[in-house]
Amino acid sequence: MDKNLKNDLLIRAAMSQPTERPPVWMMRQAGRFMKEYWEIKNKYSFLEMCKTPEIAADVTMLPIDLLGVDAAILFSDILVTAEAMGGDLSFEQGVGPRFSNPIRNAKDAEYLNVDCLDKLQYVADAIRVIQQRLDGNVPLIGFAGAPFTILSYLVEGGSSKDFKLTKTFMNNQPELAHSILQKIADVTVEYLNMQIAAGVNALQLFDSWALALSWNDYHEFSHQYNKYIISKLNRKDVPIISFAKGSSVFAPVMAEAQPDVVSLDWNADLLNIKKALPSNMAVQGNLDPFVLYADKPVIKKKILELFERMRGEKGFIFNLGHGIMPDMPFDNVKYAIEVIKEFRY
Ligand code: 1CP
Repeated sequence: MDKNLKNDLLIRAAMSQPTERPPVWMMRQAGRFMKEYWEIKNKYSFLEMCKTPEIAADVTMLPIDLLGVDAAILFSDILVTAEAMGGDLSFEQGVGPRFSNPIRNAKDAEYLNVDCLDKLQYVADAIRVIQQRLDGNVPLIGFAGAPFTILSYLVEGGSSKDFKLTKTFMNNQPELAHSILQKIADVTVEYLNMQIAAGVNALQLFDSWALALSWNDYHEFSHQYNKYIISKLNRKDVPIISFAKGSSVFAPVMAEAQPDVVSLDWNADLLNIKKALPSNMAVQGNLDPFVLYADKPVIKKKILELFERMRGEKGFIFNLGHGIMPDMPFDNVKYAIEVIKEFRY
C-alpha cells in the first residue's frame, strides 16, 4: 500500500482491510453534470481534453475539489485504446462515440495495429500531472475498457441498444472476433501497465456491455480476455476493480479472473453477492443512480439502507451501479457524498 497517501480508504477497502466508513467515488464523476465541466468543454473537443494533460488534469480534479470524493478517476475514455489501434474515433455532441471505419469483416480489421502504445503516451503524461496536483491527498484510479465492450463499439461503429451487429459478427465470424479480442487484450495489458508505471494507485476494467452476452458467450468472448489481462498486470500494490453492468449473474465468473474488487450494478443484493465471492474479494457498488434524482431524505434513506446491509463487512467501496447522468442535480450528488462521509461503521 502506498504510504504516501493521506486518504487511503479506497485502497484499504479494495484490499479488504478495515475502514472507518465506506470510501466513495462515482463513475462519471468528472463530467457533464457540473457547470465547471462545461466551462472547459465549451472551449475544446472531448478528445482534445483527453489528449492535453493539463486539461485532463483540470477535469480530473473537479470532483476532488467540488465534491470531496475519496478517489480521483483519470479523465479519459475507454475508447482511446481502439483509437490508438487505428479506429477513426469522434465524439458527437448528444450522439456519443462514433467510429467512421467500423469492422464487419477480415478486410475491415486489417488496419488494427497492436504496436500503438506510443500513441497513448498522453495518458501517462496526464497521470503524472494529476499526481502532482493530487499531492497524495487521495488515490488516482486509472482504467481501460474490457475487450468485448471495446469490440462492440468497433463493430457497431458507435453505441448500440441491442448489439445486433456485434453478436452477429461473433456468431458468424468467431475466429475473426477472437483474433481482434486478443489484439485488444494485448494492447490493454501494455496500456494498463503503462498507467501503473506512470503512478496510478488503482485500476478499473470497464466491461459495461457484458450484460448483452449469454452465459456461454460471456465465458468465450469476454471473461477469458479479462482474466488474461488481469493475470498480466504488474499489480504490486495496485488493486484491480472489475466492473460489469447488469451482470450480477456473472459475479462468480468475474471473481475467477482474480480482481481485488468486483463492481456491480443495482440488480443485485450486494451482501449476498459478497458472501458468494472468495472471502478476500471486495465489492463496489451499487446504488441505483436514479436515486440521485429523488428528494434528499430519500437519497439519505437509500444510502443508509445499503450501508446497514453492508455493516461489518470489510471490503466495501460505495459507488453507483453505473454512472452519474448528465442532468443529475449537482446539489443532490454533493449531498449524497456528505451523507456517506458522515457515516461511521
Ligand atoms: O468516470 C469519469 O468521470 C472518468 C471519465 C470517463 C470514463 C471512466 C469517461 C468520460 N468515460 C469513461 C468510460 C466509458 N466511456 C465507458 C465505461 C463506463 C460506462 O459504462 O459508462 C463507456 C461505455 C464509454 C463510452 C462513451 N464515452 C460513451 C457512450 C456510452 C454509451 O451509451 O454507449 C460516451 C457518450 C462517451 C463520451 C464521454 N466519456 C467521458 C465523458 C465525460 C464523455 C462525454 C463527452 C462530452 O462531454 O461530450
